[in-house]
Amino acid sequence: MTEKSNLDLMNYIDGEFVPHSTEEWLDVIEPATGVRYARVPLSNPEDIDSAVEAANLAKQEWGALSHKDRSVWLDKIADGLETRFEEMASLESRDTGKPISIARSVDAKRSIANFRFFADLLRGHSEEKFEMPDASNIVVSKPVGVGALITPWNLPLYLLSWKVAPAIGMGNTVVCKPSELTPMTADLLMRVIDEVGLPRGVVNLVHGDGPGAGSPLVAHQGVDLVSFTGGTSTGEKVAKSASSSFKKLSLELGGKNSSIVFSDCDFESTIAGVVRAAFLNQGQVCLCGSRILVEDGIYESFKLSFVEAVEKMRIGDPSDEQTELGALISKDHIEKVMGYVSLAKNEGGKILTGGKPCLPSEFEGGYWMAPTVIENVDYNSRCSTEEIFGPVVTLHPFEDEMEAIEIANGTRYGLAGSVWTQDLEKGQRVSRSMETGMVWINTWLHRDLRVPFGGVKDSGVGREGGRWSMDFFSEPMNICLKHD
Ligand code: TXE
Repeated sequence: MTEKSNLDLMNYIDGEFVPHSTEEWLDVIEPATGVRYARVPLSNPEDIDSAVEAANLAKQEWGALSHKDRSVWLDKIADGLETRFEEMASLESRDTGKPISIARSVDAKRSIANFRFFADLLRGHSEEKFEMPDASNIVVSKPVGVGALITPWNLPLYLLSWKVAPAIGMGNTVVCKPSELTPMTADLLMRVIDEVGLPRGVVNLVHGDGPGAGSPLVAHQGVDLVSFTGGTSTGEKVAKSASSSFKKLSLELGGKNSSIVFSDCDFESTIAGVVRAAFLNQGQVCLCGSRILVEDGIYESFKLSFVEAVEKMRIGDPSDEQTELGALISKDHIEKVMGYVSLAKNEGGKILTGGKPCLPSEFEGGYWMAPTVIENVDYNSRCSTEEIFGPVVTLHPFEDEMEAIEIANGTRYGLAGSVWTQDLEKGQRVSRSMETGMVWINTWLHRDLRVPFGGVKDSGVGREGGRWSMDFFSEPMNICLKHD
């Protein structure tokens, strides 16, 4: 039992911040130092019941509003987040260990954009019509009901806002369950929602871990829809639990993505692009390019330049504007990631760079790992086919296009990838042969919010983004009107 900390979060249910029903808490640890700086409720099924009940009570009135009326609320939330931009970024940086520059340019910016984007999409929404000679068909988008939104620790508010905005925009009410490792910006979102006066019960939030809160939420009879982002193994549990009552389900899971580098690439920009794809957010993004496939002809020169660029990356204090690499999320996670580096050695791998960075003493308790590059492991080895989700990449030479595609498709995942070549015909041809949901050519993580996001195989089920989110968070109803 830890003593009361100066920052004890609360659940947000039915328009109020309320204590959870147990005396149990989880420590919130600052990854850069390993020091506890807050506490988060370890909620239980009773808290989930209250939140689902509040969402159910609110869904009738909220669902009856027009898309346009609801878009006004999304803009109000975006305005509220905008006024708290710096607080949002510094909280996210402290909570996740990521550099403040990334917390601003990726997490905070995109969290606001998510609400703005869906507000616009809602305003542009019109009912589809299909005319027959003697009848008119009108397709009405109706809310699904109560949604469970479960999110991970790598991009906490970026991913939570990406679910909340379309979910409530399409008329649903929601219960959010953020990761217990990174609850701070979810709490900030509730403070903004409270301040703008969103009708009570539309958005609820219950803090806690999987067994105590996530699992009861997915299984709850009062929940009609589940949108989950997280690990593949947890996604499997969620799918099993949600299937018993035919809940609508979206799963955005793990990835093991290839960056395919051809000899005819623009060498300098490819080095920079593949380094960013490999190590953004310390490699803790499901889209990261952790398998780097390089055409034989430039393998050696690419390897040297790549390692040189990696070793120049600035790792250290997340609050320093110049920092490019921060800490990993937790002790457990860094041990898992370091375990893969040991495994790589056992699989014949050669560590070209990486290991324990030397940092100022105030960070000695943190979860720090230098970006690590490994070669000489087979492209079928465990460390080059399993999701490591840290600053660890493997290099693999390939002979030709066919072999590159075979290697890239040789994992249980199918989320994303990138292709680097100045022959754009070849770039498209290779992309179309990849078993993923997304491919970037000569870039990475270049995002248009209108496009579909998601993967195949063990990377998940369904798509998020743009109209794919609008469709997921609604039930189409067709009304056929016979005219005389
Ligand atoms: O995800 P989890 P974590 C991968 C990455 C990482 C692994 C685990 O490999 O190492 O997933 O990360 C809640 N029913 N990705 O621990 O465990 C949990 O409380 C319902 C890829 O973050 O999947 C948290 O809120 N909910 C991923 C959320 O699920 C449950 C990003 C995610 O937790 C639950 C992050 C249960 N039984 C990790 N158990 C991506 N695709 O971006 C846990 N939760």
